[in-house]
Amino acid sequence: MKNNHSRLVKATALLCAVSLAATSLTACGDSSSTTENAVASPDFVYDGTGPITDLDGMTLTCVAQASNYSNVDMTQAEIVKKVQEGANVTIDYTLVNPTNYNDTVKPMLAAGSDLPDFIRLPDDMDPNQSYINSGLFEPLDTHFDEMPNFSKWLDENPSVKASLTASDGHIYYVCGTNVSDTFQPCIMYNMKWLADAGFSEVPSTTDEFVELLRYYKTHDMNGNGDTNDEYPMSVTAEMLPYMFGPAFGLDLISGFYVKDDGTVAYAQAESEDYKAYLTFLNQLYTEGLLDVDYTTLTRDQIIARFANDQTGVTCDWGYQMDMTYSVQLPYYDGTRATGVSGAKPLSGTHEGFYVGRDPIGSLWGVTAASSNIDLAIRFLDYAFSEANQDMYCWGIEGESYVVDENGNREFTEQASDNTWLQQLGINPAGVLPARQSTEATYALVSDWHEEVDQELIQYVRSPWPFIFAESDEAEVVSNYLVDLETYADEMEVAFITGTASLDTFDDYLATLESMHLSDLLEVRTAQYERYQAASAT
Ligand SMILES: [Ca+2]
Repeated sequence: MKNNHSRLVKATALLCAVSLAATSLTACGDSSSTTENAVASPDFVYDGTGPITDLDGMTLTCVAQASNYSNVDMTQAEIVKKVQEGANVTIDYTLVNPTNYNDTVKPMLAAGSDLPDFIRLPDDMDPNQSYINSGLFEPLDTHFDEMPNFSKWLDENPSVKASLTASDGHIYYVCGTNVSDTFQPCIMYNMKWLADAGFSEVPSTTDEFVELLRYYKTHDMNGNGDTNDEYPMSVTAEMLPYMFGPAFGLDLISGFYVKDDGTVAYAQAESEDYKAYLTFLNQLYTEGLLDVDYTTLTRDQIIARFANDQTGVTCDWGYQMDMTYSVQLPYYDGTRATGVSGAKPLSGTHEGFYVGRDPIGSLWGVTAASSNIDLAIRFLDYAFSEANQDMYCWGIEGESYVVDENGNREFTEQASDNTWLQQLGINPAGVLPARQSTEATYALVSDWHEEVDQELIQYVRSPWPFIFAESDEAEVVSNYLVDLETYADEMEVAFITGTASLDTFDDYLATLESMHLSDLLEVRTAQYERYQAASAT
């Protein structure tokens, strides 16, 4: 109770600070009226490039997220300033630290008064349309003639457009995005061990994979004379479902997922496929091929094992293969053959795949009570433009990157100073609707890493999409989902480690049913049908 109280006081104090700032910024306007200020001269046309207005001295207020780096002030970052110069508008930012963001912004939106002209939503992104239903945000699609960049991009990305479509058919938010098919989680092999074990290629099937692990377990792979200090496989509990779920046809990451036959299912309730998955992992556990304490194994421990040349396989986000793991190996010489390389997924009872990430990373809304709706809409659109996205990824020519005679770009020596690069405002996803770029990230990793990453794209499947919930759907989810998932996760560990026998699997399925699995499936199915209908328009 004491903790809850002090957290509440802290959040309230922050909220007051933010509200005061927002109030003082709008004090020159009449806060009780929603009269729209002139956005530009009558004959001025915004065409998607800057400026967005020919009137000088225009200002917008915005609540957004501060940098994760405490020594970076995004309001002073050159990239962020350049967007405002290009737009001919000044943004008065009120920035909130990432760790406090939800606790500060949610009460502000719940109060619904003294809001800025535009705002970065809390990280859970209005899943139940509460803010939309409260009328807090302007429907942007009614202004798409003023949003040439964003509306064109949505047309080119129909799945994101379907996700952003509210159940009333309107689109209320601009999004920032994450990469969704590159640098995704994949199986990674110690390539020297693989060759030393006599494998000319990576395993294709779960059977070949187990054969490899058994070899590692019984051989002195690191040549120190001890055949017992090798960990055949080192993988965190979080990554296990990425690694083995698809071999059994399961997307355990999404939980609720779309099966090959087009029906919506809950992966941990699949009577045959999930039982086969558990049986497989129980076998690995029993043979000592999966860590006894796999539920608590950390990435740092896995890094240490590679540094000591003690492990042969892991699974992690794709960008870790080169920078995090390969450089640990004592014999890594910059080549794939001596590194820790990602590889194709394993097939088992089903053909393998990898589960990608949903592209939507952040949402931005224009408040309906703003007296600068049109200007805020244009600014978000301009901030979303390709030219600005390019600057978010690469920074500024001659400072953070150079272009060679063939037109290829590379980061400068100075850009390798991460503090400097962050202070320049690279990837300003907290303060602007930025889209992550694969191209700029490839400039940071080795050539073999880029080649492997490109090769893996073909295996990546989209996860369960972001879909807004209607209020009755939200109620069912809020009543039952957490308990169901908690029980399923507890039982998963019990089945894998053998504390629960797989002979009781049918009892487990019956318990899930008693915990309202059918009601949840009904909600998820309705949501998916809505998403598909929005995709088709
Ligand atoms: Ca050894």
